[in-house]
This record gives sequence, C-alpha cells and structure tokens, in this order.
Amino acid sequence: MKCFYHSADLDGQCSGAIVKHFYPECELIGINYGQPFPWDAIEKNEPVFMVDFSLQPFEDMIRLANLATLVWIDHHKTAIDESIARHVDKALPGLREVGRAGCELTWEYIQDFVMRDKPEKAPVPLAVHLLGRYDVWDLKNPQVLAFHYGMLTYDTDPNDQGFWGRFFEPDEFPDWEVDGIIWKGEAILEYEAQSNAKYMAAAAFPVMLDGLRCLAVNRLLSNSKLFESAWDRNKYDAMLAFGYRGKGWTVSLYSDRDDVDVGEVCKRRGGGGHKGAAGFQCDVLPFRPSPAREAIDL
Ligand SMILES: [Mn+2]
Repeated sequence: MKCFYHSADLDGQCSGAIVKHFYPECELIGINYGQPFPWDAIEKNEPVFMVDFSLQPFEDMIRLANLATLVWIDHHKTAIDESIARHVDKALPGLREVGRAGCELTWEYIQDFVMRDKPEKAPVPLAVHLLGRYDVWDLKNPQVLAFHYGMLTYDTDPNDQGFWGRFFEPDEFPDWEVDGIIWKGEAILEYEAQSNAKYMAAAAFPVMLDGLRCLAVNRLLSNSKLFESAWDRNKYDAMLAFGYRGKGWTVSLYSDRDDVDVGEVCKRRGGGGHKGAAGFQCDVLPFRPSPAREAIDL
C-alpha cells in the first residue's frame, strides 16, 4: 500500500500524515508537480492513495486507476474539472471538492469510509481544521494564519508520527497545546509584518503590465501579505512579485479588486491560477523597472 501526497505544503503533508496514522503500514511518497511518477514501483491492484495532488496530464490518473486500486482525494479545481469532462469523476473512488482543503477531505474520507464500523467518527481535529483553512486562504479566524506560521518552525515530514500523530488524537494533544503553536506563529507574524514593510519601502516600484497598474517587488516564495504596508487598491490594480529561478523568471500577481482578474492575465502569458492570485513563467521580463519612476503614468 502506498500514499502519494503533495509534498510542497502543509496541507499535502498533513493529508499524508493522516493516511499514515490510520494505515501505519502504508508507504508515504512525497510528490510535486513536474516530478516523474514511479510507475515501476506500483504493483497490479495495489491500494494507492493520492492526496491533495493529481498526476498531469490527467491521462496518467486514468492509467493509475486502471493499474492500482486508487483512492483520489483532491481539491484542485483544474484536475477535478478534467475528471468531470472525461466522465470518470463518479468512477474514481475518493473525495473531491473545491473549497475544502486536502487534509480536511482526507480526514473526512477516512472517517466515513474506513472507520465506518467504529462506533463513533472523530470530528475534524483543530490542527487539521486550521491547516485546511489556510490552504484555501480562509483567514477569517486569525488563529489560522498564526497556526500555519507556528507550524513552519518544525520539521513536518508526515512520516514522523511522533510529531503528527498527536494532532489526530485530541485526548493526547488537547486544543490548548495547539495554542502554544499559535503563540509561536503570532510572534513570527509580527516579525514578518515589520520585515515586509521594510522590504516594500526599500524595493517596491510601480510598473504597467498588460494594462494593469502594478505595485512590483523583486521577491520569490512570498505571498500577498508582503505588499500589505504599501498596497493601495485605489492607486494600483495588482501586486506583482517576481524573481529569477535558474531556468527563468517567475512572476506572481495578486489583487483584491473585484474588477481585476489576474488569473486571466497570467493565462494569456502561459500561466494560470485564481482570480485573485496567479502566476506565469517567462524568459524575459515583460516589464522594465523605469529609472524615472515618476515617469510611469499611474
Ligand atoms: Mn492543498
């Protein structure tokens, strides 16, 4: 039995850790987009979980479902849409839903389908709920962001059940212990807000991109929180973070304006994403920081 989990973020890692918790004999294999799939390692009819992830192109998901006994749990809209377009969504076991995170769906699937003979299904543990809400950017509860940042201070390898397992056993790890991680995260958030404000004051500049007035900054592996101190939705249409990754430029766009769809802009440039957050890659940057910043007509 194998479980492939999205290795790139805490939602994927938590999803893998949940599977491992209920199936200790399961072999966990982290995978990310662009990585080759180990076809030779899959035995005929072997049980295979794929959580918070899908193979691209989608033909490979069908190939895997024909080879192994696949359970597919995912919330990525493009992959779910493809399964529906190919009329295989009903035939593939698992749980897929846009709007809930991989770890929330994995918990529910295991409770509903695997623990069905148990007298009581366990409710979603607080840690799973908080990580899930972060992954779908539902930040209404301030604990969501703080818990995520607190978790980033640990090695979160989902094989480490000494670390993860306690989150899934509320009697062993009561909610007040989750609070300890939230307090850690709150301090990190305060530090990051200061550090982001300094970075923006030092490095942000306006550019035009495809008709969008953008506030740009040269920074990779960030998110829209970087822009908070300098963002003015009346002055700009979008936030633009960019950086060089060895093989080319990565450009990320964000916007909180109703009249702006950065996903469409990025799609036209070969990338994609959501209406409020999207990205694309390019060999040559499609804008140039002007030495006379004021000369850009914003
Ligand atoms: Mn996810």
